[in-house]
Amino acid sequence: MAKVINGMSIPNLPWEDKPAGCTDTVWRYSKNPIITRKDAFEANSVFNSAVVPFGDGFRGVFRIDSYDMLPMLRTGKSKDGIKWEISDENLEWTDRNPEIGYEYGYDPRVIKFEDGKYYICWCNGVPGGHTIGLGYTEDFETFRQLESPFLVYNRNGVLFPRKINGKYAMLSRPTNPGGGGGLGSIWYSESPDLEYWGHHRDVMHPTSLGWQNNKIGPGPAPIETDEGWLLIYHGVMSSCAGLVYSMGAAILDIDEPWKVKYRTKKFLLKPWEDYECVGDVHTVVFPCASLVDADTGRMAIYYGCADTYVGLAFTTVDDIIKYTKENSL
Ligand code: BMA
Repeated sequence: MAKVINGMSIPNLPWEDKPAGCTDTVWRYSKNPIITRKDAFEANSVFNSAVVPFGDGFRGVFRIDSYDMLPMLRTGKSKDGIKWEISDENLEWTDRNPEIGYEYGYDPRVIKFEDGKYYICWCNGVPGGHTIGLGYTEDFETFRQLESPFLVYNRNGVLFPRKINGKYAMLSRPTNPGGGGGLGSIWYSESPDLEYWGHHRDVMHPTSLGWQNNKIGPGPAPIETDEGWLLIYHGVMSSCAGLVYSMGAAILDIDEPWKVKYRTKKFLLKPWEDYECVGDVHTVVFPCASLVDADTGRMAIYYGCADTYVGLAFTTVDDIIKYTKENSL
């Protein structure tokens, strides 16, 4: 059985057994979507959001598109990881340096780092474009923004949960102004101090055919296992009806994570349900967070649905690794 390394026990992990007769590796929560616009003040939509265990419950950073349709970040808390209390106010960075920029923010990832801090990576609206924003909190009360790791244009940044070869390490997806196809590959970068980033390596590219033929982007914080870093990612396909966002997985080398050991040839989750197919943007499943109970290997994946809702899906680390190895490109 694949083992989670440096993981934590989450006895209250949200969980539902695989439905009888289901042969898929990842299955949806029967009460999806777990968060809708009714769960947040003046929200047009709540989606692409990130959660972590905190104290005896969970905390999260949510993407809310409010009535002005500017994407913003808000925090939230939950006892069970399913029912969330989302702040009415947008997240503010204490003593923020205005030169760094923070005009809007979306698609957060939250990473519980080995130093005990919770780092937040998001797509940050800065004058002239968008790039990866980086900040941290220790208590989910005070949030500090750090320097942007990269120049415009970049999206889908996610920090590894520990230093690799003595350096902070991040995956991201450099992109172009419109964000459409063209620049659609996942890159690896490292930093000695979270300020200066370099040693950029390309990790993986869209495929020429199939569900990930247009662009790909890293999802939740990579999970350390004895098989390598387990990375959940999204893959985008161009179809006659527009773009279709699905979910896949890869296993990256533990010491040289820019080297891909395995990568799913088949998707793990594709928009099928009404709440994934109909919304502000049709046909989108967009994973941004996962919770893993190191004792059982059970995994709860939080994903945005049709740019409108948050959904929850389940699997186990062992099953997802097995599937990725057996169905690798
Ligand atoms: C991407 C991002 C995501 C969004 C997706 C589908 O480029 O903007 O926030 O979920 O498109 O619209």
